Amino acid sequence: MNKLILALSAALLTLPAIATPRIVTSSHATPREQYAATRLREAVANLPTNETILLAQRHDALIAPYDKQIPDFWPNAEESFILRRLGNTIIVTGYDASGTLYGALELTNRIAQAHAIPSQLDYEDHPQLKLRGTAIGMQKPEITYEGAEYDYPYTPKDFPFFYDKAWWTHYLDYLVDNRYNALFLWNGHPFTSLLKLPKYPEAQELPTAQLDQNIAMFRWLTAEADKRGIWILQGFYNIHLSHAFARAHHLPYHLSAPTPLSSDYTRYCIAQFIQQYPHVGIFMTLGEAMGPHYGPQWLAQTIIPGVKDGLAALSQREGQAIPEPPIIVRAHATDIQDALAAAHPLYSNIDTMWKWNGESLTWTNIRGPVRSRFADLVAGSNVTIANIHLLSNLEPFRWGDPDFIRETEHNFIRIGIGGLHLYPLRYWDWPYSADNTTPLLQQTDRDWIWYEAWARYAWNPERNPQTERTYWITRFADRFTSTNNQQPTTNNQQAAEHLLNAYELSGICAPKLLPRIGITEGNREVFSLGMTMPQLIDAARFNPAETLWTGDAPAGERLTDYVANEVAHKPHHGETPIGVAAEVAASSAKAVEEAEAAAPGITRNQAEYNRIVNDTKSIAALMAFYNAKVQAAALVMQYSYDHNLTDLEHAEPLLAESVSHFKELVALTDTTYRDAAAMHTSQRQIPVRGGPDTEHFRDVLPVYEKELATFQTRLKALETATNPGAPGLASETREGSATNPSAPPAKPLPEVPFTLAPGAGEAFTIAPGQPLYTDDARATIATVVPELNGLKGIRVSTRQEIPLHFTLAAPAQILVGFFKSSSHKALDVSPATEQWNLVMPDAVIPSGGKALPISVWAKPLPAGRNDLDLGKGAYIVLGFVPADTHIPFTATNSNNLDWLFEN
Ligand code: ADA
Repeated sequence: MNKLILALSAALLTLPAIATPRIVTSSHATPREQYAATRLREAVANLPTNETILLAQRHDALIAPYDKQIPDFWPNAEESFILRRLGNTIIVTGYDASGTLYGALELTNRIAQAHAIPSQLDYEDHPQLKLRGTAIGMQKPEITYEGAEYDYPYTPKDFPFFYDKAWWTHYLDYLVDNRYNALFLWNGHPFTSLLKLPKYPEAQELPTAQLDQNIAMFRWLTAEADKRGIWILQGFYNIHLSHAFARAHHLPYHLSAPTPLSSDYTRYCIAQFIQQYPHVGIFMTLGEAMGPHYGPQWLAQTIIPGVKDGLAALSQREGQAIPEPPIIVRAHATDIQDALAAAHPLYSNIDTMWKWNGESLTWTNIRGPVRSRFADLVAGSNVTIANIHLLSNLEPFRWGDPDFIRETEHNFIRIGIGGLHLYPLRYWDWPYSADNTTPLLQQTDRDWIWYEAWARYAWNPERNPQTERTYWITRFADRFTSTNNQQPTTNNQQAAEHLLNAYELSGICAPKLLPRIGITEGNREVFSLGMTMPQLIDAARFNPAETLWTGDAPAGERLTDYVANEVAHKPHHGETPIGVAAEVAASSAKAVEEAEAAAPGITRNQAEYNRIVNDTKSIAALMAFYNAKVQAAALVMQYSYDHNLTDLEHAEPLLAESVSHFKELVALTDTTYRDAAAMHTSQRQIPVRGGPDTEHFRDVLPVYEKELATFQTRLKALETATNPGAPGLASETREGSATNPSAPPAKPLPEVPFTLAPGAGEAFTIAPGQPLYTDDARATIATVVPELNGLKGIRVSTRQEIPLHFTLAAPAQILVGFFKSSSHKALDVSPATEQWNLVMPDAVIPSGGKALPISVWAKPLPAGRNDLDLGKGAYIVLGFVPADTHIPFTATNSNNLDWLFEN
């Protein structure tokens, strides 16, 4: 036996070694090139050939002997690469380390497809978008940290994936394979999770051991990302403070106006961050907590000085001047043009970022004010990044229409946008999808087409649509039909085509329909959960003024325009809500047929295939719901013009039909989905307020059933009233008015006690006759809705400048009345940031007959110290109600149709 082994070993030793291609890197290869070489080595490990692959940047000595045969790159050809075969030598060279890496990965892919090194290689490629990044929320579905929005310390309990090196390795490989070169991490105040802040020891929020672990993880993560050409960027909101720091200094966690201390603290945090993590980028939201008008001051006097302090310390440490790294400033909720103007003399390397379609996906192009805003940003920044922000109209279903994405990114290039920032389809619950599976599905896997398509067209959107179709069919085939290298059958091929068709046909539905009937592109609305009749009928009433759809919508009508044109017998123009609803109902029904037709050819991933079919069915049920309900809404709206009861009678079966489609949707999602949208906070308002009992389709069904039952009762009452002698609503006639005959009297809302710090504002009891301002006794409240009458509010001056400071006994919603522009001498402010929700339109009528009604907006505030700084101008605080109070939409002007649907 031993002899045999010895003999075999001797034989093996004398055998010639099996040739595999040799990979040679530069003598001073960067970690990125070493990573590229590792990937290439894996790819050639089993190839029985003996080429030499030279892998280096273009001007490395390794490539020098081939200088004459290899073209040079043009200036600033970042990330470009060349692949060339010269006899038995393969050259993989990039303009820089990233280009070299991308060249290596391109070759790796080609080897994987051909199972050999291609015999011909003469290829160059380069990206179209400079920055191509994905986003991860270091944020959670609920507000869990002391009532403060967006603030979540980094801990293993909240973010297990952050501590999982194997998970990161897989994710980073996935990103680089798709040639993403940036990863944005979102958080309110990340500094105390990633830094020791010796100057402010009172700011430390995490136990030291936890902080040490975070710092080690972040260093490892950023180095691993860097190897793959991925730039990590850490985001923060302003002005958010360490909670421990805020408590120590008796400050709120979030400030709406700068103070010397908060400025010094933030400047210090940023300087420390730049010093500790010189290769990590920063991006920031100037506004939301801080008033938009403070953006310029805060950027110029706090953020940029912080960056410069950090760079100065770094330069000293390194013994050479460190160039200014790009900093990315979001255009969200701040006076961005003024901020850029203030920043430019101080700092040259500023990129900007803005939401492409708000917080939904609707258009492949942008128009109107959104377009001009982008044009301004492009003119005023190095790189302008389009933020594909929350996908509030697509959640929770699969979505991937490659053609839509290709066109979108093609438009980025035309507009001069240089970067893509891509949210996941389900942001707040990363890394999982909403599917109710064990184990939960990873979004990168479930939503592969989302990530692949955005990356593919960020690299190059100028591709032929026909060839692209073939490409995506192949990708579907890879995932659902490959059979161990056997030739695909016709069934396989057709299955892949059917699946692509299904994705495309269902993909256009929500993007097309939301703009015609939805309330906002923001995450206040979960479009997949449907809409109530009052919301469809009077969307503008529920629509925060700043996010009206009309800004960038292509020509077309909303329901109000549609009905107005119908009753006036005027022609319709552009898309109509009725037309689009019918179109998407048909398209989504066709998507189901396509998905089902794929069945015979599916040979892999059967469970995922079943889930795709279920998604197409769910989207079809949802679109059928909308199709019926939009028609019902149009008829009810018509009734408000002609008071013809037959309109309501025709609406009734349509409303009933919509409920039955919603029941189908519930049946399809009941066991298959965990919820509809990942954000569970009360920021969600449409169709119902967010909270633990309103997350799932099944939770909302009773709302629609009740709405139908109420409508049927009201209709019956109206019909009875038209029959002389029958009991019912005697005051109503067939041509009767649409006012509510039987609404129960409203009561004042519950209150949260507060104490107002002296210095600004004056507490008062809200009632008719009370002055609206501290400095103008003539302007008073004429009428106020009963819900507010008797509450304790705060009035300010007609030209208020300084913030209010107050302490709340419990978490609350602050109610603020914003004046609409009128001839009054007051200077008015408006609810400019998206944290405000419109809760009571026209709730207070000012005296004098000339002034316009005042609408009430709410926003959540934590218990304890708070401030309110809305900038220069007047407003009125109309009370503080407990955080979980349901505030009914009410208006002194009750000429609406809600009573037909609400008890
Ligand atoms: C809105 C949205 C938030 C967040 C924010 C932002 O306020 O509701 O969820 O996305 O915008 O930072 O853009």
